[in-house]
Amino acid sequence: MDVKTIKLGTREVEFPSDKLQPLEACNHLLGDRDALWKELNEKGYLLIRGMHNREDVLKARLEVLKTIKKLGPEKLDNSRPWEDGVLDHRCDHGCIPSFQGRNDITHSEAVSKILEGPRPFAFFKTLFGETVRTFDYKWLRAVHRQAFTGAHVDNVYMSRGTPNLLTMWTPFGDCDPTIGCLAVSEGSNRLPGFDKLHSTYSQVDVEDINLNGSGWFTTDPFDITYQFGGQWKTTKYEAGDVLIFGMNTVHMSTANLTDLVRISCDTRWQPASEPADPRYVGDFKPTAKFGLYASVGSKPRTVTMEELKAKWGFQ
Ligand SMILES: O=C(O)CCC(=O)C(=O)O
Repeated sequence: MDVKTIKLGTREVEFPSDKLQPLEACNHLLGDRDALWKELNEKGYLLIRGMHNREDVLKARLEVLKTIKKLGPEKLDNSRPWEDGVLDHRCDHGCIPSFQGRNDITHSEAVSKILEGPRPFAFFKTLFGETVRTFDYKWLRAVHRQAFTGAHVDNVYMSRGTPNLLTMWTPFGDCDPTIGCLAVSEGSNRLPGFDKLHSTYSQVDVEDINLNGSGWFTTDPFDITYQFGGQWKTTKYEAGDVLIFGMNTVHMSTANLTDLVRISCDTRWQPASEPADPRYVGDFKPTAKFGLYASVGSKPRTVTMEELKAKWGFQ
């Protein structure tokens, strides 16, 4: 494998290297429920190649690109075929509005064919051993140049239902770490070094405490490694591949160093018989400012992550 210099959050890092190693797929375990849970509990993630039909993912990608094109000029580069998803040089931060919770796009035929298709339903039914449901709210992202997601756990955003909740991250197209891929800190869900993080930060409900900020613990992956341990891992994903992980696995993304828009979506899965976080069930209106939270109101945002970290005794 060629070694490339990429960016994980704010850090330049070589991939693959000891700082950022390749994720390991678990396709050989498919159908073996106990083995899948063992893998998920040990590593904190399941990488499944070809979960979705590749052609269906590429069609969903085109649907999202069509939506971006319809937003008007200065989004996609007019001199290039819109199907390639090349960003206009003027399209910077905020140029493409958030698609999170936009059911009109995420529940369109082409997109829901993969996000709510028979394959993930069958997979999660086997995994949970019962009928499953997925949140109506989908975290669909169109990520511009240089942008990335900082290190966090999902529990801080969606802890008001069952803890038996899993995230499935689906890139809409082939996804090289240079365009922005999900990375996990392997073992962060269970290693003793993360105990203090999980008894403080991971217990927070960012909306409840009126957090002023994104809910990310840090934008620097080595803040995690040096303070708590774990091993950062990512991979080159192909259309159809997915990454699944639980609410306490620390994850982030590599930065988009290309001129292409990175399109991906995180969906959430749980046993149908258990309570779902009510904020993510139903239909949603686009929330221009706080796209992340389905139900956020206009409450003032008072506490910052820096203040919380100081209180907990973290750097
Ligand atoms: O796609 C991203 O940049 C972040 C995704 C994420 O944080 C998640 O799937 O929970």
